[in-house]
Amino acid sequence: MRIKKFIGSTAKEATDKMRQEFGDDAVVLNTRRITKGGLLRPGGTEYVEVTAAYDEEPIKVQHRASAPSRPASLPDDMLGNLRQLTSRFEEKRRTEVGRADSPISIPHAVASAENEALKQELSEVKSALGEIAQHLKHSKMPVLTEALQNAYSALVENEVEEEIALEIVQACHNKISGNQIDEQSAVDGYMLNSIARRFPEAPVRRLGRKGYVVALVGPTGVGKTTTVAKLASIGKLVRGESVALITADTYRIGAIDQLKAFADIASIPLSVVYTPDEMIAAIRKFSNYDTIYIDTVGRSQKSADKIIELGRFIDAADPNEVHLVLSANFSLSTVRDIYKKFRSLKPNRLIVTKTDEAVSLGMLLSLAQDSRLTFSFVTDGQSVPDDIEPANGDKLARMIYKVGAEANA
Ligand SMILES: Nc1nc2c(ncn2[C@@H]2O[C@H](COP(=O)(O)OP(=O)(O)OP(=O)(O)O)[C@@H](O)[C@H]2O)c(=O)[nH]1
Ligand SMILES: [Mg+2]
Repeated sequence: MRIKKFIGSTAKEATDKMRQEFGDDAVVLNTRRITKGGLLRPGGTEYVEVTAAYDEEPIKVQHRASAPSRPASLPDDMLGNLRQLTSRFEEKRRTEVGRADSPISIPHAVASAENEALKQELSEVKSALGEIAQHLKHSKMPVLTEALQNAYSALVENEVEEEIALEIVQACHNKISGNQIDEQSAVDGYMLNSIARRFPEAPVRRLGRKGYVVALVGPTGVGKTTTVAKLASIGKLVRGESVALITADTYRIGAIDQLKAFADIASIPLSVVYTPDEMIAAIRKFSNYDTIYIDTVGRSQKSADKIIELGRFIDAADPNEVHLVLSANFSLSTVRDIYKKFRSLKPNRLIVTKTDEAVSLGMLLSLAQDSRLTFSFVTDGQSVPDDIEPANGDKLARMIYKVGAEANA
């Protein structure tokens, strides 16, 4: 029995290496993403590490009677495999080195070299067991077929958190039937479905009511003003609504001019408000318009008092929808921090901007899980009003789980 880790820049590369050395009977115990740093690579480089076991006598995986081609599920079957591995290890130790209390003498140098080799093997077994224990903690991870392993790697490569990636693969494994589990395209279809269902659906807006108020809030520079302009143009030009604009961003130099220039071109009325009372008055003034869009000042999530001050404007506007605007370029930890700090403004929608610039969008799944909020729009460029689309689970799933040609684009 041998246990070894194979590292590759993709899961495929690592499993190819595994097959080259261990052949087709190898059992994958664990797949995970790792970062290796270095003096010249302070950020580190991402690799995929596959831990595999191999024995001359193939390890028997228990198949379910109802689905013979389906791989067995952890923990029972995987634990069974592990027990086999451990007992073979013990056997080998006994036959090769002799019992510790054996009176038969083995030349000292040979014995210690063999001991060293065994120690090394034991530590590899221990580390593999540790990793598997980690997996078991998170989920009843199935022994993955290649198609499911590829699916898992595609998620992790797109920076989906490992725990969430495992849940999605497990959900896919549970739903998929018979031989489909070996077909990449079938697995991909189920994966997209499982991902899409993790995004809460949008509540339906009641039509025909005047004075519907939509406010955008968020950190500095994420694209709030640009997105307000896109939404207002689409409301007016595409849906034929009457639309009005309010800006509460009187802080940044040029902010008013930015929205005023747009409002003039699009012939949309704009009110600039300096106080919460002026906000109340502006909302009243526009109460006969179908939709009133409010642009607000960008606030760093680090300045709590400024967010409280912004909250007074939002309270005065009493909006139907508060969209928290986040850039797809933010890391998961930044997004979590922003969400925590802007929660006081009671956002009930999320907008993701700059998806055209983002490398990966896996963090959106974590954000959906943490906030339970609906994603309303995604924006993918600077053009008003073209570069915006309504968000929904299917669209977000396709952005996160890129398969086939898309993945290599
Ligand atoms: N690539 C890309 N750029 C965008 C997108 N949305 C907005 N931008 C650009 O991002 C920059 C900032 O946009 P703004 O709309 O001014 O951002 P803001 O959130 O209003 O900024 P503050 O009011 O300063 O907080 C501008 O250069 C926009 O053109 C997008 O979807 N993709
Ligand atoms: Mg702005």
